[in-house]
Amino acid sequence: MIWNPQVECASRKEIAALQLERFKASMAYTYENVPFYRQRMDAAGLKPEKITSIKDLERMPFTTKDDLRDHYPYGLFAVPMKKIVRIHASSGTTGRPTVVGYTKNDIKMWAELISRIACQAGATDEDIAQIAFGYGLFTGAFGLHYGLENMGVTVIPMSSGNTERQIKIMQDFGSTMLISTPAYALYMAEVARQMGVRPGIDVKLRLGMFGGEGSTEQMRSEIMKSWKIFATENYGLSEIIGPGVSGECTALCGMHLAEDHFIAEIINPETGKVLPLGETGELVLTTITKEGLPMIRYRTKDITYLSDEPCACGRTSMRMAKVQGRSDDMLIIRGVNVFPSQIEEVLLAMEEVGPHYEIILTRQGYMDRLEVRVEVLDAALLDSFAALEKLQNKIHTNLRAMLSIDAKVTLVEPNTLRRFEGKAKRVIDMRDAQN
Ligand code: DLL
Repeated sequence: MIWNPQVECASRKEIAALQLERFKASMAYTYENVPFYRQRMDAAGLKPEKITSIKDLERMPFTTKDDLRDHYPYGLFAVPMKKIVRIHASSGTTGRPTVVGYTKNDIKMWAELISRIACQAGATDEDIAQIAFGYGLFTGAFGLHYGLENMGVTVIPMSSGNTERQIKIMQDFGSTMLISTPAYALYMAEVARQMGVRPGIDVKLRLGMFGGEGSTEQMRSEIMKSWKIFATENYGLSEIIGPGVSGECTALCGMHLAEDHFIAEIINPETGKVLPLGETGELVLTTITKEGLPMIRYRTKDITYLSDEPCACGRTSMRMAKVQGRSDDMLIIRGVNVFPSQIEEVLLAMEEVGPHYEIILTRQGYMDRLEVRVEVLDAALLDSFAALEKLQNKIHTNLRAMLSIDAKVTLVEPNTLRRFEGKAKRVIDMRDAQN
């Protein structure tokens, strides 16, 4: 089923016309309501009433995570707080998260976009969806929740973690859909196996919608095989809306972009130059219907390419290829965005450890593991097991408070970690090598 055929199957010409109309209105709205963008439009000599083409967008500078951080928490909102009905947040490059706000209309629009990607995946109102994304500031769980309800799916708001219980609930409640990060879906399959639960016999799962982090085709086929389900990949980011920006249909040939709400550009991440359709570069997104937090040319840092080739499903929107990586140093660990600078901030704030550390990422089974190795300043500390354990726990707690994930903390003697003459390479990511 196609959720909104009028829009999803519109001709490319109709899509372009709709985008231009909404782009003009959104630029005028943003000029009026966000001083930061008004200044930028004035500096670019771009008067909203003079906009005649989507190409005019290229006259605007990019918006980055830093801009959001500099206006923390609500400085880029376009409406007074009484109009904001929901707040979410994701990691920023330092301790400050990126805060996003939604009006009632934004929440409605978001739910519509999720209904769209759920239909694309093959969901129907007969489905029972187990949401195993973490409920909280992360946009994954609440985003999917409202959109699935919107189309009549029964939602089980499980949240993430507590894996054996997830599997028990899946059996008892007859879940037919699983919503999680791809890595968690694989981990759950492992636990199910250990519990002696037989997919296809003891559980009724038939469909999975995954996202929030990248996954390989190999991971997808492993998920499909181990759970005996069909699986789609879905993409999004909080700054733009959350999940719902794009998602695969059953043809599994790229993620359909919601072009009636977002304008996508691909740029060369080094020069900022816009690249022709089909070339690989960084995805830049502009919202054209958002009320709470409109974004103009937001640099996602995600590397991908776009295609407007017709799709077998009949939808006409541009499709986005799997994200190939990021143009910054953000790590995605078990679906959580982590900047190395956040880890550094925690370590530098502690007087017992020095500035030399390493971040090691591995994958055990399908679960990402984060280890932080750091040199203590005083080697004598390592002689006392009690003192060592106390410090390890303290660092673990502080990292957890900053990142919301658990890290293994290893304390090492002074002068034992690698030193660098050029750029420090503190992140050792062995996850892909282990796949
Ligand atoms: O991860 C939104 C989301 C939730 C999308 C659930 C899909 C499903 P943030 O926490 O703001 O939002 O993180 C956004 O995650 O810029 C990408 O780097 C990465 N990301 C999200 N989905 C994918 C994906 C949500 N399918 C950041 N493939 C983005 C690769 C992804 N990376």
